[in-house]
Amino acid sequence: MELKSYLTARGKLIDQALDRFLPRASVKPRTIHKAMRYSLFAGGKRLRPALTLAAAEACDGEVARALPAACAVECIHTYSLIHDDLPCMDDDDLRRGRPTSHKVFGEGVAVLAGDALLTIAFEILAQAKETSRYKMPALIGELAGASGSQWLIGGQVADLEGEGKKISGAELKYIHRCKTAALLTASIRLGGMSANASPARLKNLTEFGQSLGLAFQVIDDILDVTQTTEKLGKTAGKDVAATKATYPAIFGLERSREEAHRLTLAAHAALKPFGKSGATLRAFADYLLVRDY
Ligand code: GRG
Repeated sequence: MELKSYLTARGKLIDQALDRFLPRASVKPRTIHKAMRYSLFAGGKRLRPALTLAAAEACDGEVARALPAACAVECIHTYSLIHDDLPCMDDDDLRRGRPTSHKVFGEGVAVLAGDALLTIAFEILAQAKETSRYKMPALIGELAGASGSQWLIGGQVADLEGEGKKISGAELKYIHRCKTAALLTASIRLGGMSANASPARLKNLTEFGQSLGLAFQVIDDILDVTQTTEKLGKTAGKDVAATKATYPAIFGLERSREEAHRLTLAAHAALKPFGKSGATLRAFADYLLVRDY
């Protein structure tokens, strides 16, 4: 199946499952449920949950068994975006082309909508079926670890502390590994765990996730610069690259593109043991490299 049709088909399943797992907007107190749903159904690409399902399928698992973990990951991702947009963080007015949560519901409710998505993620994950190798504490530990102070939140802290300072390439890679690669890797590993993957396969998935996660962020940084350059003209784009801590700002565009290629190849190499079963995951790596969104 071509990746775009895979994303469309699996995206529908994910949306339906999220809709089932989330309290209706009519449930009291309505504002919080409206706010949770506003951000969760705002047109995200669903890359992380789709990766959970694809990893499960690569390990001969069933999509239905991987759905709670997939939805839990998307709830964590959405919470992190709501909080990242707050005035005390990035102070963004728009997300996914729509006004950010705090612009619509006010700061207090936006903070709480993020909190509620973070907590419901674990309530949803708790509905996953255990396998002979992976019991509930392992699943909960996987998601909590990736979202916690040493990874997702840790990366955000390092990012905040680096604001306005000239940071090194090593520090930027650390931020990317924490903020982006850790949750992507956990999404993929949770898919493997739902399919009772062998320790060897889980190790392959981990290596795949780490390379894919970094490639994703390097490409995101490249697009940030090139798309801004297109929008504002070459000089303005260069200015953005010079002020923002991004891969191209530190390593230059050419080296950033080479790095994205190298990481994509590393992602492919990690999937070798899967043979044909790894085709969809491989397509993810290729798709991210050539995307223009
Ligand atoms: C507030 C705890 C906390 C963490 C925030 C996720 C994050 C950390 C910040 C958002 C800004 C950023 C550049 C994050 C890197 C990951 C990234 C590129 C997220 C966007 O992911 P997509 O493209 O988004 O999958 P959609 O909208 O498609 O879901």
